[in-house]
Amino acid sequence: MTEYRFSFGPWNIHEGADPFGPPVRPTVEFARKLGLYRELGFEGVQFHDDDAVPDVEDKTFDQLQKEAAEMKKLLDDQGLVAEFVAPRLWETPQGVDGGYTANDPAARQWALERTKRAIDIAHLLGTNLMVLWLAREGTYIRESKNAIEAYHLLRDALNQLLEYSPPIHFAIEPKPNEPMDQAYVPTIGHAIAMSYQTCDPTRVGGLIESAHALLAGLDPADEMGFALAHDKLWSVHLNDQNGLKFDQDKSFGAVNLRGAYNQVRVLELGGYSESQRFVGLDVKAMRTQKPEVAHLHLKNSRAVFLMLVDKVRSFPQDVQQQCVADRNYEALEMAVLEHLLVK
Ligand code: 3MF
Ligand code: MG
Repeated sequence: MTEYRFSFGPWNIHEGADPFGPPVRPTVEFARKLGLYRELGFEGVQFHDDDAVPDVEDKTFDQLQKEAAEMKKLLDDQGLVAEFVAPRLWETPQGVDGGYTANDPAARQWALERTKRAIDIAHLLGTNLMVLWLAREGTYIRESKNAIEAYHLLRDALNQLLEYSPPIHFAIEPKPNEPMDQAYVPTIGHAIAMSYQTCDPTRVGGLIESAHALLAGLDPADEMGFALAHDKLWSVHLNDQNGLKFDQDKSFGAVNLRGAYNQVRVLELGGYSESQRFVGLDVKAMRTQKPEVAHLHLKNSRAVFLMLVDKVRSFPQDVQQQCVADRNYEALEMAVLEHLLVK
């Protein structure tokens, strides 16, 4: 039986600041975070470009190479691998109005150059996967941009980046809103449609985050099913979300256990573990959590995932088939609930 591989990003161990209050926990050094991965059962590290090379835009190419090589060595020493690199385009003043879809051509150029640097870092860290969370590619007011042009600009940017690096693969992480009022690629359907418009659709796929799908009013498991049907589910950010509010990044299964079960079920049906792609957990510790236990949300999310793998695998197939044959979905529903509730 193939094992799942788990990953998270350094931002998933954080200081607890929210828009209404400052940090409540001390910063954990990056090296200390790396030390926690194996202990918690994780082997994949998700990077933003500047997690790997701080102040990435101020560095010469030689410095970038040197620092990325040092980071690669840190990973090797801990038996870890880089899952992906993501360009952090949303924190720099040039990206205030978006990157690839900014109205200012200079900002668009900046976004492309920064992404190329992030691609260089990905290669130096030993991964061909780049995640594009299109944070500010959208609008606060519809009248500020032309949506048709914006989608063409996105396609053109992807094409230039695909040409820049023949091995790189892009996984677009859709999110419908936050920080923008409306984002241009709100669902995996949009991401995959974008993929087919590029010069190399085989190198553009998706990453699905449970909370982002829920914020779009969609079912994360079916979003994953859509991507799997297109062979384009290249990573996941599992977590949970209590209704349509800010992106909460709650521990996996913490709100809707059955929804979590169905996400695991579709990954099992799609043979995700055999693909050796990572199960990423994009979860946040509660602000109330004391520093010494501010990593439990990661451990717990992984444990819930594995418990749900057992639940999926032990669900009686004959019952499922009989209920479907009889079109007795009430019986099927009860069988699922009993299976989830009974130890
Ligand atoms: C935003 C996110 C981000 C992305 C990450 C990788 C902080 O809602 O989910 O996590 O996943 O930046 O691109
Ligand atoms: Mg995410």
